[in-house]
Amino acid sequence: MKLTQTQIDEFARTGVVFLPAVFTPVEVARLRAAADRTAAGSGPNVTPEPGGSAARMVHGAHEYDSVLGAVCRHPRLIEPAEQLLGSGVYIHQSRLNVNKGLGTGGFYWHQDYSTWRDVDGLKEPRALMIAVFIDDMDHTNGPLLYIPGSHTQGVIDDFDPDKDATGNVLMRLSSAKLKSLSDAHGIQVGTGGAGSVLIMHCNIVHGSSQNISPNSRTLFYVNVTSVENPQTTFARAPYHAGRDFTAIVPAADNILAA
Ligand SMILES: O=C(O)CCC(=O)C(=O)O
Repeated sequence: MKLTQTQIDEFARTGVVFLPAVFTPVEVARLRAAADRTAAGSGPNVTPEPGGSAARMVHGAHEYDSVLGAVCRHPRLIEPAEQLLGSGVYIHQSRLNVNKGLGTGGFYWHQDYSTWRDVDGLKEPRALMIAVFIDDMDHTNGPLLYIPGSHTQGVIDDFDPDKDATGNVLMRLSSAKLKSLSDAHGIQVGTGGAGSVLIMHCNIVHGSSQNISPNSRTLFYVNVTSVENPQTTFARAPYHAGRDFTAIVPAADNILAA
């Protein structure tokens, strides 16, 4: 699946491109089943919700779940990523944000690239977060929030580092910077139906509120990097930052339908 020039221009301007209905209901059902079995697993790559045992986030599950592995090689994600990054791409990281509702999830404002640069040694911001919607995401279930155009700022070194229980590092944007960015660009809500995809530049400032609705809002992130931009430091576990920097060969388009 190729992006149009209009979509490529939109990405350059806003740092974001939304693709509705990329995956069919049958494909989404397979992703849903994969997300459920992954969230039920345990291991060092599973971050629990604070104060609970339910999974909040699972890193690197594409390495052992064949369906999540398949979506990471899916041409409907990889071809647009190649267009936007101008090269072959590898998986820097996958993460399942489980977010089942009734008080789950919530991520303070940050840029992913600040961690990828400072911790993983990615020299350039030639990387994308690709959020695959496994559920409908609407205004009520803690949707993804982002500041369009914030990628043009580069890395904003106005962050306070924050480490979670598994050692995953997230950078919290300072209040003053958040206010100035939000005044300048506004805050967008990443709503859309299950099967949609939101591609974001790795310097997009984003976050989310807690999901206090009773409705699940699971996202699977396929975070890719240009093959010309390999990881150079290895402070984190491979499930946080992968070790295979070879170009993904896109799978057959029906890989999730079969
Ligand atoms: O899915 C979300 O609510 C945001 C997740 C996020 O920003 C992250 O995992 O770094």
